[in-house]
Parts: sequence; C-alpha cells; structure tokens
Amino acid sequence: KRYKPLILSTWRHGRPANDKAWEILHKNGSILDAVEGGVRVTEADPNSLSVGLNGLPDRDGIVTLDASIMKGDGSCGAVAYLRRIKHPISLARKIMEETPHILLSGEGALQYAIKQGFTIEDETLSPRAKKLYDEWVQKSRYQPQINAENHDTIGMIGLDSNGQMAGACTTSGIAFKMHGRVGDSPIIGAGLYVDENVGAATATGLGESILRVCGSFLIVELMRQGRTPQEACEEAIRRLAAKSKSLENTQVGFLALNKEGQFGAFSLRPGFNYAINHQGRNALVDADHFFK
Ligand code: SD4
Repeated sequence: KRYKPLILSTWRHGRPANDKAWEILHKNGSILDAVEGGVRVTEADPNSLSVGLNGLPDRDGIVTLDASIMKGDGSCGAVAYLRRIKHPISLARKIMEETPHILLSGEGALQYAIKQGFTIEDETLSPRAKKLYDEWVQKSRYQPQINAENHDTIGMIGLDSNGQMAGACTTSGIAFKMHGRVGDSPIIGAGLYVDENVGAATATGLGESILRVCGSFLIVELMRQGRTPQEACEEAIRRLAAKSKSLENTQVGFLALNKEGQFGAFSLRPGFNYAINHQGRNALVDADHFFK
C-alpha cells in the first residue's frame, strides 16, 4: 500500500522546518531523518526565542533545552535540562539509537554529547534574549506568556509513502522557568507520541498542563478508539481544561495525524497555528480553539 506523505509542525516557524523535512524526504531520506532535519532548522534559528540556544533563559539566566524524537515502531529518545548543545534533537536521536536508555538529562546528557563528538557551545545569551532577561529580572515575576511571539516549541510529525511515521519536538521551555524545570517536550507521551499503527501527536504550550493529561499519548489512544485527529485533539483540550485549576495565562496547542493522512489541531485559546506540507501544498493554518 502507498501512503500520501505529509509533514505537520507547530507554529509559523514550522514552515521553513517543514520545507527542509520535505526536501529530505524527497531525497530519499527516512521520515525520521526528515523530522530531525526539519526541527534542526528551528534549533539553529538565531531569531527563535523558544527553541535552541538562542531561546530565553531560565530565571537564573541559563538556557536549558528539552527535546524528544520518536519512531512509529516505538523507538524513542530524549534529552532534558541540557545546556550548551545546539541540536538537542540530534542528541535525542543518538540516545535512541546508541544507548539502552530513552532519556538523559543535565550533566550526564552533556557528557554523553561530548563523547559523541557534539560541539560544546558557550553560554552567552543572544543579544535579544539578554535584553529580555535583563528587563524581566527587574521584576522577576514568573508568568507564562501566551502565544509568545506566535512561535513557540516546535513539534513535528510526519508520514511517508511507505506508511512509516516519526515525530520530533524541541524547545528551550517556558521563559524564566525555575532552574532545573523540565516541561512536556522531552517526556514521551506528553510532548510527543507516535505509533504507526494509529498515528502521531505533538504538543506546544504550557508543559505543566500537557504533562498532567499525558496529552500526546492521550490523543493517539483516542484515535486508536476511532476518533479522528481533530476530535482527539478537541477531547484532549477539554480534558486538560477540566483538570487545570487555573487556565489564566495558559495556552496549549495539540497537533495530530493518523495513518490515513487525516490531521487535526486544537488549542485552548486563539493564536495557535500550524504548518502543513503535503502533495506540493504548503500552508500555515489557524487552529480552532476552546475559548471563543
Ligand atoms: C514547555 N511546552 O516547556 C514547552 C514549551 C512551550 O511555551 O511550548 N513553551 O512547557
């Protein structure tokens, strides 16, 4: 059976990332190569304040990164609370392919990266991140930002013509988080889940809300029970809304794709969008939302 290849990713920065993934797929790269290569574009983007080393730091002024990667056969790898590595997604892939483990964090993850020949970058904040941090430090008030600049964590999920699926998710996390805080993005089942018998899902937004409902796993399981990707994303947002004490200042967006190539997205509030590449069509689509 042939499948129609399709790549989806979160936010506007998903467009150049999808284009790269699409190019890799069409040069006979695997769907895993495609999602890894795709999100590396965002990780390297000097303008991204929420992905990669140019992202906003934690409240101690340190950038710490989270990422995960997963194949449709259940293989997966992740890194959390990682410093000084430009491409956490590639380290997550190494962990998946070369170690008996799934998730490495902090100093251990950095040591493993050094062993694998990754370059250690210095920890100077980008001029833009430094300016925003210096402003924030004046008041030091922790408050998650909604739809920060309309581009946030990148989560990418895809299907190739052989029916293989994979996903990747990478972030610098919530700006000005506590040092050591880990979000949903490196947690398999929260920020990302892929089961190529069913489909794939990824998440963006306030990790604490997503973690509480194992958001991406929940969506894949709802699809397994017969919901469409759109219905599954909506149900997951409803579940999350019911479980969160306060939704003030909270945004969450989910994105899902099934094996048949149907897709869907839903967020808590207006402002979430996603990029889609399929059959030569590239678009940025606004997601429907829970709060009208
Ligand atoms: C997190 N979900 O760390 C990620 C990051 C994100 O707004 O999407 N930031 O909670």
